Amino acid sequence: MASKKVIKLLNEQIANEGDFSQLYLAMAVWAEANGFMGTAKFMFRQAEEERGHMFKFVRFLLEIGEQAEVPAVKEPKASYKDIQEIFEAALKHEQFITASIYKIMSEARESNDYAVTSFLQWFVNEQVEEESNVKQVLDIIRLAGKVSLYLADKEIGAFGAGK
Ligand code: OFO
Repeated sequence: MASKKVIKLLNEQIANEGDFSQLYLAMAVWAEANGFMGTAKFMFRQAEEERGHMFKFVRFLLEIGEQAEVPAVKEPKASYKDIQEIFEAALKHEQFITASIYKIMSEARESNDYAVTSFLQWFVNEQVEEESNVKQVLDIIRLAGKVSLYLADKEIGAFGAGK
């Protein structure tokens, strides 16, 4: 039987995953409205994934015979400067989720709760993948920024050539 503290943390995680799904959804909406269709596609997919994670926590709590609390929907940040800001915010949130999963994991380990630690292991692996995906996108954005400087520099060279 899971401890009260672990049950509380698992329920908080339902809210964390739900909030994150909403945040990704708002990012998707901003991206599509501003013509960044690739980012919108990425974020719509992530919004669904995080909703799936929230459901996993709900299902798990029910399976172990505990109460799953369905949280209120928080309004997410809806406007961004550019896609770099979006992915930087996404990385921060993924890191927050990783930390919250680790917190539940250590609580569960302390109470020798093998059912919860086994359930959470999937999320530990998933977070490694998700943080890495967002970091890779940030690398793409940074490199793209350099490409436009390179193209601008070429233009500047061509501009001076005819004079
Ligand atoms: Fe990537 O956040 Fe869910 O677990």
